[in-house]
Formats: sequence, structure tokens, C-alpha cells
Amino acid sequence: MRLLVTGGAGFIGSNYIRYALSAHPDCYIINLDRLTYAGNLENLKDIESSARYEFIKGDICDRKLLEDLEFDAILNFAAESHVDRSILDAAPFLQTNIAGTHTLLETARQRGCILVHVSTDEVYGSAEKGLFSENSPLLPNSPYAASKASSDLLVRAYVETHGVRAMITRCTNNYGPYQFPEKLIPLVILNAISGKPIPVYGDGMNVRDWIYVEDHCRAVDAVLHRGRAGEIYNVGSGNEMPNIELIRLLLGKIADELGMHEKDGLSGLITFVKDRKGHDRRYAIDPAKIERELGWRAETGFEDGITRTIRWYIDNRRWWERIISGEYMKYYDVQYGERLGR
Ligand code: NAD
Ligand code: TDX
Repeated sequence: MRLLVTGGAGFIGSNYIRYALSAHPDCYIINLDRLTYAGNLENLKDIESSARYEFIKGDICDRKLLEDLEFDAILNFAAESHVDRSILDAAPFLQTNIAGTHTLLETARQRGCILVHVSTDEVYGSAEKGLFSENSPLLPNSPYAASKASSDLLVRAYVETHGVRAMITRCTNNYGPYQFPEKLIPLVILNAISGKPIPVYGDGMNVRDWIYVEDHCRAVDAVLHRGRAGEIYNVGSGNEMPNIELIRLLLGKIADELGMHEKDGLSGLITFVKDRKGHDRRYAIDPAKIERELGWRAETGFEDGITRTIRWYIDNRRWWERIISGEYMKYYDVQYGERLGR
């Protein structure tokens, strides 16, 4: 099978490519990525010379480029993915997440090929109580979430109108190796290692459900190989936690890994800052459908996954030092300068 993986130089896409190459010895992967600030070919260093892999620098909005490629299925990981950036400027989110998905749908329609569209639990909005199912209404609250919900609705329309063989996955918060340090877990790890303040939005009681990235990759793969066309699958691990609890737990484990003691005061780095605008209180989905229909289950326990993640960031200092030395610092200053009183 020839797979077109879009956004394969990002966090989840690069983990998926590594997983798929080892799980399916007969698959060939074309990685199409525009290499935005979040795309990094170093994420794929260990597999870039594989005879079953090729990289093409390009935009998912480029219809002509897509016409020239040969593949049997599209896995769409490409997106603008950070909520805080969508609050600062929504335009790139509408372009890539909506117009880009539309281009891929047109390509899938023309070819008659499968499209797995990787979406998010954020499209349902905030879960005040209970769990969202695939039939829950879409009530996105951030420009990012609205752009993902829009793309999901386009996928639905192409299934209904044109009979495109598309499926949607809606996963909870991922963590693991190669995650860009703007997201909460790597941000906490890096700031703790560097002795920098750890910004906690609002009261720190917003709840997220954390899943190890490899479990999400297996879910996308299960949907590609065994999913039913036109269906939506929620993906989650039932590992809900308020942010402040997660941060305290992380700091304890980082201190252990670095051989530090309580008196070294990592918890003193915790700094409550002005809340994110439109900050969703809780995300929580029910993964019963993918478990029942496709036999998928999250396999990585949180303790295990988080320890592996912390060790990965400690062992791969060169990877993240390169990132935080460049363009990223400009964003960091805009996002946190005023919040941290600098
Ligand atoms: P990421 O920001 O790490 O990576 C996105 C990748 O897409 C980058 O490599 C970037 O260069 C590429 N890209 C952006 N615009 C592009 C364009 N126009 N054409 C081609 N490539 C482009 O994101 P991620 O965390 O790996 O998320 C991947 C997908 O999973 C996204 O669709 C996101 O909405 C979804 N998702 C993420 C999470 C999470 O917790 N990170 C959870 C659920 C769903
Ligand atoms: O500095 C911070 N301080 C803080 O308190 C940051 C970056 C985040 N937070 C809070 C906001 C959220 O409640 O931590 C929580 C997690 O934040 P993010 O890592 O930005 O993730 P979130 O907004 O929950 O969205 C993520 O999960 C769903 C991904 O970024 C999305 O791509 C995915 O769709």
C-alpha cells in the first residue's frame, strides 16, 4: 500500500510514519509536509534513508502537486495545531485546516481513494459533565477548534454528496517524543530542566485526557485498515487530570530523573498566569466505538508513557535546543512576556 501521509514532519505524523514502517513491511510512505515552524525533518532522521519512505516539501492546498503523486490512501495529519497561536492569528488555521482539507477531499474524490482525516476532541467544545460520543453536537470554542470542526463537516459533506471513502478520528491530548515545546507537557519538562517559570493558565483546574502518541498512531492505523467509510471514531485513554495535578506529577518525576531533591524547589517554578481566552474547562470523550468495532485499546499506562517522555527530552537536548534558540523564542515572548511580567 502506498500511503500519502500529510504533516509527517510534525509530532504525531512523524510518530505515525515510524510506527507504520515497522508495523507494515509492505507499506510505502510519501510524507508531504510544508515544513512550517512545527515541521522538523530531524523528527525522522532514523528512517529517512529507508527505501520505503520519501519526503516531499509541499502544501496540502496545492492541488496540482497532489495530482502528480501516486498513492492508495491519504492520512491527513497536516494542520495548524496550537490553540494559543489561533488566538493570536486565526488566518493560517483557516487556510491549512479548512482549505487544505478541501483540497485533499477533492483529490480523494477524483482518485476514489481512502482518506483518514485526523481531527480532535476539541470540536465538541467543553464537557461540563459526562463523555462526548461521536454523535455529540459540534460546539468549538477556539478558532483552532472551529477550523477543525469546519474540516470535519466538509469531510461529512463529501461522504454524503460525493461518496468519498473518508473517515474521521477525534483524539484527546497527545504526549510523547518529538512534541513541539509550545504544548503543555514538553513546555513543563523543558522549563523545569532549564529552571524557567512554568506558566499555568487560570486556576490550573482545566481537565484534559492524556494519551501516549503511539496509542493514537495505532488508532489511526486501525481506522485506515479496518474502519468503515463515512464513520467517525473517538480516540482516548480515559486518563483525565486537572492541569495543576499533571504539572505537579511531572515535576516530581523530572526531579527523580535528574536526581534532584524536593529542596531543589522545582515546584517553586509554578507560576499562575492570566487565563487563555475561551479556555475549555474539560475535554472528555467516550472511545467505546473504536474499542468495540475495531478492537483498538490504549495500551500505554500514564506512568510508563510519561517516564519515557521525560527521559526522551532529557536524552535529546540537541533536538529541543535547536528549536528554542530560533523563531520559537519570538512566539514565546509574545505569548508569555506580559503574562510572566517581563
Ligand atoms: P504539529 O503542529 O506538530 O504538526 C503539524 C505538521 O503539519 C507540521 O509538520 C507542519 O509543517 C505540517 N503542515 C502545516 N501546514 C501544512 C500545509 N499547509 N501543508 C503541508 N503540511 C503542513 O501537529 P500534531 O500535534 O502532530 O497534530 C497532528 C494532527 O493531529 C493535527 O491535525 C491535529 O489537529 C491533530 N490532533 C492533535 C492532538 C495533539 O494533542 N497534538 C490531539 C488530537 C488531534
Ligand atoms: O503554557 C501553558 N499553560 C497552560 O496552563 C500551555 C501551553 C497550556 N496550558 C493549559 C491549557 C490547556 O488546558 O494546558 C492544557 C493543555 O494545553 P495545550 O498543550 O496547549 O493543549 P490543548 O489546548 O488542550 O490542545 C491540544 O489537544 C487537542 C492540542 O494542542 C491540539 O492540537 C489537540 O487538538
